[in-house]
Amino acid sequence: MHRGMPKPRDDLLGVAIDVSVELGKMLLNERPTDIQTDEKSSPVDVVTEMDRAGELRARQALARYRPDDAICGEEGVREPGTSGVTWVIDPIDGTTNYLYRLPLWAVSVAAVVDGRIEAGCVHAPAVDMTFTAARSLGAHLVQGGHRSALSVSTAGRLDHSLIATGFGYGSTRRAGQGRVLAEVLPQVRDVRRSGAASMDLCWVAAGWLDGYYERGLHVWDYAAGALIVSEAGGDVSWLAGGAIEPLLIHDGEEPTLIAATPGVKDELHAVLIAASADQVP
Ligand code: LIP
Repeated sequence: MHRGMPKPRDDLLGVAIDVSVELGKMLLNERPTDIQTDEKSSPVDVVTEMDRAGELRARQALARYRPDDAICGEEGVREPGTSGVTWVIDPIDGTTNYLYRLPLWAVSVAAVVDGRIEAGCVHAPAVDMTFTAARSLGAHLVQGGHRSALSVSTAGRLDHSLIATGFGYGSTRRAGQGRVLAEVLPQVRDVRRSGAASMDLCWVAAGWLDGYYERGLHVWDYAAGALIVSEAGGDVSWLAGGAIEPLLIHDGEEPTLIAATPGVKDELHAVLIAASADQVP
C-alpha cells in the first residue's frame, strides 16, 4: 500500500454503514427530475439511472475501504475477491417507490463470509432510518441522531398480528400472490405492503410488524435485513424449510422467505403452507 493511500478497514459494519450513507446522500441529493429508466423483467420492473449510479459508487467506495473483497450487486456489479468477504448490495431497494418519490426505499449492504452474514446495514435516508446489525452484537436503529436496540414484537397469535408481504413484477406471479393474500388476510390483524423487502425485514426486527413473507426475492433484497431480524430475536427461514444461511450468493429468485417474531412464526408458516404460497408460478 503506497503512503497516503487509504488503509483497508476491518470493521465490516462500519464499512457497511459508511457505504450505505454515502449512497443515500447521493440518491437523495442528486436525483434528476427527468430520471431515466430501463425495463428489466417486465414493463413495470424498472432500473433507474440512480440504481446503476449507486452501485458504481458502492464499488468505488469498497475499492477504497476493502480492495480485496468481492462484490455482488443487483445491477450487475460482480467483483471477484481474495479476502473471503463478499459485499451483497441493493443500491435502491424499493426502486418503484424511489421512482414515484415515495420515501420508502433503502440502500441495503451486507458483508458475507463463508455463507454467514457478518454485518448488515439498511439505510433509508428519506425517512431518517438506519438499521444495522453485526453478528452476535445485536441490531440497532439510528433515527433522529438517537441509537436504540431493536427487538421483535411479543405477538403470540396470528389473528392479532400485522403481517407484510410483497409482490413480483409479472402478472401471472401477481395473480398467484393475490390468491395467497386472499387466504392470509382473513387470518391476521392486517397486511402491509411497503415495496421494499429490506424495510419490511427491519420493521419486523423493530417490532413494528409481527411477520413478513415474500416469494421471489433476490439475495440483495434480504441479506442485510435477515441478519437484522435474527439479531433482534426474530426467526428467518425458507417456507419450504431450511435456514437462510449458509447464504447462497446468486442472481436467481428465491422461494418464499418468511420472517417473524417467534410467537407467530409457526402459525404464519402453517397458513402459508395451506395457501401453497411456494407453488405460486
Ligand atoms: C423490491 C423488493 C420488494 C418487492 C418488489 C421489489 P427492488 O426490490 O424489495 O419486496 O415486493 O417487487 O422486488 O426491485 O425495488 O430492488
